[in-house]
This record gives sequence, C-alpha cells and structure tokens, in this order.
Amino acid sequence: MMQLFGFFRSGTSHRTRIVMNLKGLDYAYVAVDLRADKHLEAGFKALNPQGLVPVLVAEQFVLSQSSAIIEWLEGRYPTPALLPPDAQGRATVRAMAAVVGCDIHPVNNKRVLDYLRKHFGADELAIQRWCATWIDAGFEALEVMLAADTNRGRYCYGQTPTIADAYLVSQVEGARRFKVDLSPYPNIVAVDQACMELEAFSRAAPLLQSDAPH
Ligand SMILES: N[C@@H](CCC(=O)N[C@@H](CS)C(=O)NCC(=O)O)C(=O)O
Repeated sequence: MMQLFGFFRSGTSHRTRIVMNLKGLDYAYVAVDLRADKHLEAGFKALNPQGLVPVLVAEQFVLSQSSAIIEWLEGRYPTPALLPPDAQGRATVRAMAAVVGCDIHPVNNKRVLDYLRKHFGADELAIQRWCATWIDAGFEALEVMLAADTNRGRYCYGQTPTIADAYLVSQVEGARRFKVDLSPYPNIVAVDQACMELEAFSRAAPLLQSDAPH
C-alpha cells in the first residue's frame, strides 16, 4: 500500500490528501510532527533530503514535492481526470494551482515564519500580518480569475474538481487559521463550500487526521 508522510495542518499534505481521495486511492498515513521537528531528523531526511512534507512512497520509490506527487498521481491514475483534456485548460488550471503552490505557500511556510521570529523579532501579530499579505495578494488574483470565467461551474475550472481546487481548498484552510478576512473573495468561498460538500475534500480536512489534536 502507498504511504503518505504528512502533517495534519500542512497545506501541501492537505492538497495531496485531497488528490488521493479524489482518485479513490487507499494509503497509509504516516504523521510527521513538524512541531517537534521530526521532519529534520535523519530518519525522515533519508526519505526527503529537503526535510519537508509530504513524501509519497509508492511502488518501491520515494517522491517529494507535492506538485510532482500530484502530477505523478494524475499520470499513474488518470481517472477521474483532475486536469482538463486541452492544453489551454491544463495551463489555466496549473496557473491557478501555482498561485497557491508557488506564490502563497512558500513564503508562509513554517521555516520562513520561524526565521522571521528568530532573526527579525516578529511577534505573532507580525506573523499573522505577513501571512495575510501574501494570502491576500494571491486570493485577489484568484478571485478575479474565477469571476472572469463564465464557463465555470461550482469549482475552479470546468464542471468537475481539478488540481486547482485541491490547492485552493487547502489554502483557504490556511487563510482561516491566519484569520484572513475572506469576505472580499465570494467566488473563492463558494468554490471552497462546493468542494467541501464532496467527501474527498471533507475527509482530507486537517482536524480529521489521526495526528490532529482531539
Ligand atoms: N514545495 C514543497 C513544499 C513542502 C513544504 O514546505 N512543506 C511544509 C509543510 S506545508 C513543511 O514541511 N515545512 C517544514 C518547515 O518549514 O520546516 C511541496 O510542495 O511539497
């Protein structure tokens, strides 16, 4: 069985869980406690030298980087398709995913926030403002992209969930954690609500994972 190494409230783990659930894949979840720096221990770094979650162990090989894992899952388990059939559609979906994956998440990652606390004296209010700044910058653009697409149904693109929804829903979760006001983003909130009606998304929620506080 595949093993997914992750952490309950890691956005990159969350988006990967959503994709695995949408594909109907069974997997063993291995919790890596980022609060206890388990990801920096030699045992985990032997799996991923970057010391970051998620890691997927499948078919005797080890994959890191959620975007690479998600693309591998899409190629290996093509049904249901989480990318559109046409090149323009695929590029549009990947662009929306990249707003989160390349431009919001990396600057709000734990190690970045720890660095701001340690070397720049950032207190929790400053951290909250930092995170909100980059979430707002990405969400403002995504909101425009969603509003402009008149062929869209209830999800980010087309009539069915795509990888863009997996990225967006996990980032909305992070936005709520950092107390970002979501009222300027009605299309994002509506997409999140539509996705959360699907079991694949609701079952992937951070607080439902075995390593979440109960
Ligand atoms: N680009 C990587 C980023 C992975 C990543 O940063 N994961 C976070 C959790 S969401 C992590 O392990 N953070 C540990 C740290 O910052 O020390 C991916 O998409 O997989």
